[in-house]
Amino acid sequence: MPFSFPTGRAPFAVAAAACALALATLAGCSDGGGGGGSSSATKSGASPSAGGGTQVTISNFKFQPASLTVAPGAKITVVNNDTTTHTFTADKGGSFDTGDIAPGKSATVTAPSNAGAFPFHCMIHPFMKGTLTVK
Ligand SMILES: [Cu+2]
Repeated sequence: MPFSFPTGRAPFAVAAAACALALATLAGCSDGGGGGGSSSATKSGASPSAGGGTQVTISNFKFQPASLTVAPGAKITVVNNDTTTHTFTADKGGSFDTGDIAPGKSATVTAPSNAGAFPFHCMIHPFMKGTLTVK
């Protein structure tokens, strides 16, 4: 059974060119165009739950979990899995506030250093509520 390439080397050349183009595009993206957004995403992705880190996910206009307990000063990473912007904001005292988290992005805040219960909400959707317990 003879084995032969159908049309010589043309398909290979096209594939190679496409590959080189893709590589160049990727390199260009990660080097220049990324900016603050991509670097912060990389940073927060590096330590999702290692070292006792806590993660809160926002999905379907809900904090998950809505009630969580962390140690004083713990890092809390808030991941927005919705298609709209949310915040993770302490009800009072400005104890913590992620500011706007764009869809698909995440932000990290530091838990208060004093024990207590810290209700939080989303500034954009006040019906989104939860409680952070520090102890
Ligand atoms: Cu919201």
